[in-house]
Amino acid sequence: AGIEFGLDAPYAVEHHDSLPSTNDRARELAGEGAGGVAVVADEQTGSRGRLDREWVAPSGGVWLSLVVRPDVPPAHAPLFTLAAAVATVDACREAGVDAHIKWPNDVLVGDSGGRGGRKLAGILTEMEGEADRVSWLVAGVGVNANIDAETLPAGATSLREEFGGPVDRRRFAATLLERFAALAGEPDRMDRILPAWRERASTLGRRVRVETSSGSVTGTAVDVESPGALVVDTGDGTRRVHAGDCEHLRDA
Ligand code: BT5
Repeated sequence: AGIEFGLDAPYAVEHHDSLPSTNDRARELAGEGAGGVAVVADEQTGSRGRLDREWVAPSGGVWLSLVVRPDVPPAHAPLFTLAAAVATVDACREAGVDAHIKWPNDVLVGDSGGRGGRKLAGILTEMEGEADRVSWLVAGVGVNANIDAETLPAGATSLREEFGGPVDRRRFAATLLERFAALAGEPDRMDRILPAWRERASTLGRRVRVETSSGSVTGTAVDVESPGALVVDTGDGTRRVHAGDCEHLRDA
């Protein structure tokens, strides 16, 4: 598992055939002081989604976790999830699959609301912060690349399934990392993230119901505000839902 990728990626890449979780390996590297490195595995045996959900990650996917040490306040961390989603959509589109973002962290193909939409990728961002500054941040991206849909949970799809043939995973990962760097590689570029996210999102303008730990919010999703809150017009005022509070988002 050397640092080697054979492409002009803007980050060093540590490749593994199999890992429990690329996010866990990335956190370990972060704890040792690493930054600007991506961990990639062909399969994961214990990978995680949000809220301790299981993430199914057989051989053939792009399971990638990027460690960065951005000079930004901890409150800006959700912007990195949005940037990772934009980068993932752009890599999917380059691979010939017309994907879009469902707030807060899903990349889907097809109808967006969760009924007809098929989940192609998900993002799990984790970080450690000091009072005024992120000390490290791990952006974990899971993309079902060359995987049979039958081996995935119901409602999931893969690039190969959608494209009709295998995709070049190295090229996909390199594009993803390049796009991520272009948006989030420097603090002064980060004002590009939200406009790019809005252009690729299918959530805005829809009637949605968001389940949170403190109840549900129903209304029209009108915007996403920095650093990542969904603004919902309930017909009786606006409510802001933070990505971290969202358990599920469905069409209402
Ligand atoms: C996510 O969670 O969508 C974030 C997934 C992040 C996975 C990456 S892979 C690299 C890195 N290393 C890790 O250990 N994790 C990250 P969430 O929104 O909670 O969605 C999880 C739900 O998606 C599950 O409860 C299943 O219903 C569904 N699911 C599980 N595996 C899936 C897959 N491969 N494709 C599509 N849906 C899946």
